[in-house]
Amino acid sequence: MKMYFSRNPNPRLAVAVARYLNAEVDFEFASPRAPDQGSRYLSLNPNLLLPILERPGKPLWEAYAIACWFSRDAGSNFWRTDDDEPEMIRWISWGKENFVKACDMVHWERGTKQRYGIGPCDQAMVEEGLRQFHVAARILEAELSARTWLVGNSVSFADFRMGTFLPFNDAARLPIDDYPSLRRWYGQLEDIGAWQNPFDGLSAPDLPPLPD
Ligand SMILES: N[C@@H](CCC(=O)N[C@@H](CS)C(=O)NCC(=O)O)C(=O)O
Repeated sequence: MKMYFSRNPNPRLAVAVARYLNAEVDFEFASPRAPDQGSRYLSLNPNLLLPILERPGKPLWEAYAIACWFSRDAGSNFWRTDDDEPEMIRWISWGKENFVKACDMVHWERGTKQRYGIGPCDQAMVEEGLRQFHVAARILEAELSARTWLVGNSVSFADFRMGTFLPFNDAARLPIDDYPSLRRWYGQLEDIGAWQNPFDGLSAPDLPPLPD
């Protein structure tokens, strides 16, 4: 089995899940949208995006699906399959439309666009992203002030997913320190080796640097 990845947020998430669960998988850096690479990856993922898991049968794409697969394969409850499953689904669904989306908006302008020379930072989009970030962060802050992790008493895919863009906060500069419980929760994620250093020992070029 092989997972194609890059150091960008969604593949980073999938690599972190695989390593957290000690999945038996090889990792290969890929760049499916690079000129002349498309034909190699089109049959693996018609979106030409990462992560992609090449496995017996059909390849799997989308970070959620890959995380679910690794968790099932490991016989783990990291992807909840017990009575907490609805709560986990609630957080990943809400996160995609709210907290993660807001982080993504700001990171896209301040991070990805700048690294890859896609265009100038759109300040109106940053402001809208920050507005949405504060709305969502207030909801998470209230939740996390009363609990250690988002679901039950241990880390789950909901926590990894909610944190997808926070390792890139050197670029996005989201004000997570304004929210003490959110900051404490993210510190717990940072204490997990697979989360903090998912690419340890893997061969992959660094992301292009942010311009000064
Ligand atoms: N919904 C997809 C999004 C995948 C995605 O947007 N991947 C981006 C990185 S965040 C990508 O492949 N970019 C090209 C690259 O990293 O080479 C998922 O969750 O897997």
